[in-house]
Amino acid sequence: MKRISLTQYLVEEQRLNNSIPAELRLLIEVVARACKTISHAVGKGALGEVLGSAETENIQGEVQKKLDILSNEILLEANEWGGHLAAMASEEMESIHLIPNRYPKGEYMLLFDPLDGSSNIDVNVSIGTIFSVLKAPDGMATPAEKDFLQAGTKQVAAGYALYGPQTMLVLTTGNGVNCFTLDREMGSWVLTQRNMTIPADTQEFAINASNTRHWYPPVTRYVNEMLAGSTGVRGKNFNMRWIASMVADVHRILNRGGIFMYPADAREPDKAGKLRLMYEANPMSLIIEQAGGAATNGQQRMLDIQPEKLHQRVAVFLGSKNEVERVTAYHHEK
Ligand code: P6P
Repeated sequence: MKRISLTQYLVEEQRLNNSIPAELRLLIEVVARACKTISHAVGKGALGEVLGSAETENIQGEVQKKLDILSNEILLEANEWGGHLAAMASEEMESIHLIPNRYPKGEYMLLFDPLDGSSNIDVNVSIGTIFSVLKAPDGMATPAEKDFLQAGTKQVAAGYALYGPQTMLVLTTGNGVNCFTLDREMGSWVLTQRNMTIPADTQEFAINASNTRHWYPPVTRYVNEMLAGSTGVRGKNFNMRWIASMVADVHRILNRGGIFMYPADAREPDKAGKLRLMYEANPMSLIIEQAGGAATNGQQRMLDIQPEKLHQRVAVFLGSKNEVERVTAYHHEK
């Protein structure tokens, strides 16, 4: 494949599909540049004095790592001056972040989990940044949380950066999914995978099996059938992977199929699940659907869910279409 840069891809995409106006292109390039900066900080590890806990907690009551806070600041500072955003929202901040008055405002709203997989930071396992782009509602004066509460189908772009052996950026603007690899010598994002597609079937599932005794019956049935392998109703053997870093698990599934599950369970009956709808499940679900996969909360299509709270949690089943449909069907059976 001819190697082209992210910039060239975005310009060509605009010419072909008229789906990336200049402001959105600027937004994507600014986020991509911020992810380069985060990758550099993550890559330094202990040498950059950035590992360990920040001795603070985020809105979720989770202890923040120094890199969580640094990554959040990098994304805020990179995006507030460009004039392309009306506001931002982050897993690391309780309320939305308005663009300072000294800067012009734009028509987009950016949501992100600045560094997902924090528990893996200090043990050198892949982590990532997840982002979602919405349009500001027409006639919006001062942005408020309610302006962010749009269903996942309203996203105009979504993507993630994966800080692993390579640093990669996976992006969709509604016309398929493309992957860019960071050329560290040139400091540029290079298109390395076009139109990624997920096989409809798989022999690999991802779930934290330590929660088995807490699962509700549809999940227990679905996983047990896979564990029965060729001797059971599925008639084939399955493999299991759980990196405990959503970006890394989703990237594997995007490349070779699989199903990622973080269900609600009996540990906290009032909690819909662990992962957040607005800046984890929705962007990942758009990417998965754009690659031919499926994503639900066990009951309905993820992207159709009408959000009620900025930081609301949701159960997640996403990946190979036939498997997501099967486990969702089990949830619908009485
Ligand atoms: P558990 C990371 O903390 C995260 O938010 C996702 O990236 C990951 O899939 C999940 O939580 C891991 O959760 O309960 O297995 O540690």
